[in-house]
Amino acid sequence: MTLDLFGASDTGTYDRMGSAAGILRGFALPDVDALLPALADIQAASPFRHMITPGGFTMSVALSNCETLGWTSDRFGYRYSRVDPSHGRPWPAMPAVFLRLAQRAAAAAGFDGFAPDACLINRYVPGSRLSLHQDKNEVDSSAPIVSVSLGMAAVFVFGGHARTDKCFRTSLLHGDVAVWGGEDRMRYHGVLPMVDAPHPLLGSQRINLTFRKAA
Ligand code: MD3
Ligand code: FE
Repeated sequence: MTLDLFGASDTGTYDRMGSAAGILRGFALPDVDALLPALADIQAASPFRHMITPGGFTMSVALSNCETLGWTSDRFGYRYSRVDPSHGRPWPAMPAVFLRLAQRAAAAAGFDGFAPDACLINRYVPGSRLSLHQDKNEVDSSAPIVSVSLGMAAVFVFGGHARTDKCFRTSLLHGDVAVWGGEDRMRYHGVLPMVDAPHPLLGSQRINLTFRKAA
């Protein structure tokens, strides 16, 4: 695994991160042209916003969601909601190109029949970060999480099952797809503060889609 902030991924390689986790380098590249307009439609219906954490902090990452359940945060906690709290209507449906990509990636990593009911969309700008956390708001942790990276490169940090376990770093580049399942599903992970290295297509931002089975 390489730490390359500016280069492109070695498309077609699988970087193993654990017994049931890995990164399919460049796996989403053939779908980018279809993903971006679908993303623009979602943004029009449910724009990116900065949510407040239960601790009272404003997240530096802006987010939106599509499909039945959307991940939300406010002073009362983290939860999945059927409606976008910014207007009270359902989240936009998941575009077919999103679902097909997530299912193909899950299958390529050994998880057949992945049926996500949630897709969290994170937007990072220079300086945005995601502190070390576990994804534990999903009821059924036997399903994997599939993540698609677009735009600027990020330094992704992942550790073990305790916050204090040793952490490892890898870059997530435009087109990379990570799949986390099985015993790796509850690993601590996060994203270091984003460095401004504008991407040719997306400029000074990074978009990350995480597909989950939340209910
Ligand atoms: C490892 N997002 O939204 S994606 C998140 O790049 C989140 O936006 C990061 O962590 C991002 O919760 C990381 C890769 C990822 C997603 C879920 C995981 C890695 C994971 C769940 C368990 C272990
Ligand atoms: Fe996470």
